[in-house]
Amino acid sequence: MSYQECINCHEKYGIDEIVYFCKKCGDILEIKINMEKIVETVKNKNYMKTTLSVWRYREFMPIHETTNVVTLNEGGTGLHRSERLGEALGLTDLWIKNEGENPTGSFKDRGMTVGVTKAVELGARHVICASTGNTSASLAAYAARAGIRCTVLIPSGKIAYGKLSQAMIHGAKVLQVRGNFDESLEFVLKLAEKHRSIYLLNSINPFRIEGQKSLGYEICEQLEHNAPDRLIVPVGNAGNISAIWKGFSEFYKLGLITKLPKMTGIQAVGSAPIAKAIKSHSNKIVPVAEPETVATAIRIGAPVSWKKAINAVNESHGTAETVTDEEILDTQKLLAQVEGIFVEPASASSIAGLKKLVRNGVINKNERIVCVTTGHGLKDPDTAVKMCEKPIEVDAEMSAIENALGIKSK
Ligand code: AN7
Repeated sequence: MSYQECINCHEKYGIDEIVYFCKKCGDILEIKINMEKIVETVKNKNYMKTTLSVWRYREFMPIHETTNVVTLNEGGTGLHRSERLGEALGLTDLWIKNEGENPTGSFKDRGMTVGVTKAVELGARHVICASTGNTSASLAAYAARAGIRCTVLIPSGKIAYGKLSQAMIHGAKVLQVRGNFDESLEFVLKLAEKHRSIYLLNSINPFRIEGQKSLGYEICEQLEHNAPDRLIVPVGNAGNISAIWKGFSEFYKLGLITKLPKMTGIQAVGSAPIAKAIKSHSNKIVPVAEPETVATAIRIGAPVSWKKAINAVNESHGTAETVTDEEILDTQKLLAQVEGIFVEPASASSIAGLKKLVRNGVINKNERIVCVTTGHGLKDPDTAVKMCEKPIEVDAEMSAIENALGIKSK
């Protein structure tokens, strides 16, 4: 049987128990999956016959066999060989796993398809989260798909418009809290404890992490059952880096890959408690009271899964780095223009971090590197438009158009 376990004192909880923090020590939980069952699944390889997606790994998920899944076809995103970007950065083996290709445009869908499936399995009729944008967009969509009520708390005025529009059109109750993400998260944690009928789907919920671990599985399969040398990912609340590491670790334990990648987390300078802890070899974070960055998705000062993230980096002999807003925006544009991949600023931070680590000699030019771009560029069109040359307005005349293009009229 699979079960939930405290990451600190290892107290165990049942797979159908609604519990967000360890009742003994207050730390966060993780799912321990039933490895014996998966060994059987892997042996007969039936799962390999289905297309690449989160639910290809149904047997790897802590969901009962008879449960109907709530899905919009998540996962199966492209792993793009990035020769032109690699060349620009002096690298020979660079890949981009583009999570903007998911149904609501971010990696959050991997977690929400499993999280909302679990919510329905548990009989929940009302789900809630705090969010910097993408989590709320994703939860709103999956709650609509499941036909259940959804409430999201977002920081007032600080989330990208695309994400806000998603939460609204899917019919979530949207509360804009006059405060930041960390404050919003505290409220939903308290609400879910106080009103037990409201089910919490922030990444503190370990079922979400289970869905997101499929990102690690997929990368291995797309590289023909090899792990990359290094995995680079933006870090906010630190659920994703923890999930991807869990995915790689489980594939390793199952003998499906023979090495593990160096997990490398990137944060924005103004919101970097985890990167700072790692860089100073501390195993504790100092929360940032007023986080700031243009990458609003990762504007988080008190990341909930910080311990899991530090473990992932340390166990894998990885590292962490910080990047400035200017570096993030420059890289966003570079990626869009040399690879045709449009990502939101938070996503570009993984590549901005890569650039910096190459420059500092931390990364070897022949490493096989996978950068995860976590969200689609259309989530935040305002930031993109601000950074580019304005369209040239011309009269509706051939000569004016030729003139603007600098070509002579014949
Ligand atoms: C594009 O939506 O936290 O380290 O509330 O939207 O797992 O938190 C978003 C996070 C990276 C960081 N890239 O992932 C939210 C939220 C994008 C994101 C992250 C987020 P975690």
